[in-house]
Parts: sequence; C-alpha cells; structure tokens
Amino acid sequence: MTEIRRLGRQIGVEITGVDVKRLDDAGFTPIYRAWLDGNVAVVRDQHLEIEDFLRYSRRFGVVVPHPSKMTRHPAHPEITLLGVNKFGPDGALNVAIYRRGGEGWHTDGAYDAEPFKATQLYALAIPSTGGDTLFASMYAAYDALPDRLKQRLEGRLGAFTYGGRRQATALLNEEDRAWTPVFHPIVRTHPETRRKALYFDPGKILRIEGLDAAESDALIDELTLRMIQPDGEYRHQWRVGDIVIWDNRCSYHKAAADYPPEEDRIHWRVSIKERA
Ligand SMILES: O=C(O)CCC(=O)C(=O)O
Ligand SMILES: [Fe+2]
Repeated sequence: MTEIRRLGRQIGVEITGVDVKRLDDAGFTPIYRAWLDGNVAVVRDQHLEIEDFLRYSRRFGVVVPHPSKMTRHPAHPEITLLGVNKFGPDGALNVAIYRRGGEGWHTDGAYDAEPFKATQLYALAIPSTGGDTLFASMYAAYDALPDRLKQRLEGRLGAFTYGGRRQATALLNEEDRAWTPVFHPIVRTHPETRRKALYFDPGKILRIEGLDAAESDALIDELTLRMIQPDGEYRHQWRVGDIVIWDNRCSYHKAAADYPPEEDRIHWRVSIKERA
C-alpha cells in the first residue's frame, strides 16, 4: 500500500510502501501528483540497479547528461556520480567533488535555455553523521516578497550561465567552460501548477536585464536574502535506498557538505528536462 505523508509545512512529501521497479501508470500517478504538490518527494527503501533508476527517472521527463563530464558514470553518461573520486591521486581531498552543491542555495540547470525540470538522486552510501540536503520552496519565497518587489520583478529576465558571476567551473573540462548566457523570467509561472515562484540562483545569475550593473547587483543581493522562508524549508537526512526528486522550477536546494570526508557519501544522480 502506497502511503504519502507531508514532511515540511510547505515542502516535502515522503512516499513509502512502493517498489518503483514494479510501478505501473496507475501506481505512478499519485506519486507524480504528490511530487508536484510537495516539490520534493522522498521514496524510501528502494533496491535499484542503474537501469531501474533510469527507467523510473524517465517517467518524470527526458533524462539528459550533465555538463560535468568528469563526474559522469563511465558506462552511463546520463548518470552523474556524487561523492566518487573524492580524493586525488596525491591523496588530497577534491573540494569541488566533496562540496558539490554546498556553496549556496540554488536551482539546477538554470544555465540551459531548456532548464532542468527535476533532479533525482538515489543514495548508495551515507556517512555516519552530516551530509544532509536542504530544500526550500520558491513559491514561499515569491509569496513572501513585498509588493514593491513583486511589481519590480514582474516581466524581468535574468541572464544565467553555468558559473555565474564567480565563473565557478571546477567540475567542467577546460573545453566546456565558455557559456553563452540564457534568459529566464525571475518570476516564473510553473507550467503544471500555474503558481508563481521566485526563479533565482545567485550562483548562476549574471545580471537582471534592464537594470544598470549596480542596481542589478543590489537587487540580486536583496533577493538572495529573501530566497529562504522558515516555513518553506525541509532538511533531508539520507538513508541508503532513498530516492529523492526535487522540482527545479519551484524549489531551491543545497548540500550541507559537512560530513567526515574520509567517509563515503555516494549517490547516482540524473538531470531531467521537460523536453530534449
Ligand atoms: O549532494 C547533495 O546533497 C545535492 C547536490 C546538488 O546540489 C545536486 O546534486 O544538484
Ligand atoms: Fe544542485
């Protein structure tokens, strides 16, 4: 029996009692609906091979390879490996791998003209302490904006690249580091729920179009302070066998990146788009 339970007040649902390998369309429908409603869905206690994970992930959309080629699974380019090859040949910790996703609150794939709909992780190894993933609702962030900011942002586009203003491209090969900016509305209407969300990523945004540089930077700073609403948060403590999927169109996330580096924390990860 599939059971669905709310986790955070405005974000997060937990789904138990399913084996995603055996799910038919009728079994998937309530999961998809719960995910749209909760933005982040946790499915517990799965035992998956890579093909099972890919097949289940394709139910949500089009699975695409991530631009970081060096962290792709060697035999399955659509699978990104998190926490693998954390130590270099000289034994030094590769901080870009260890702290991946931990630099700040973000949404995945805003650097693409067709940004990521969802990201899904499957947990293979979890450290004894730390290593949580934090989530927050972009709907809650938008709803909490003062009217003057809602009005100021309405219809405005942001310019985004992979590395943003800091040009943080450590996980990319040399030849993949040049990006042409793409543009997305900062106030984004979710195509399925029709709710408005603050679509924002301080690490990937270059500027807000139509403002001079100083104004744009100041507005980016102000929005950065307003991204996270206490009522709109959920913190995921991982267990081996968890699948977690988040909706990049209406949520932010961040890795806590605080676990003992000598311990394993390994996930398979896929990037999912609405269309190719
Ligand atoms: O490892 C995590 O907790 C999340 C990392 C992240 O930001 C991502 O996979 O997009
Ligand atoms: Fe991320």
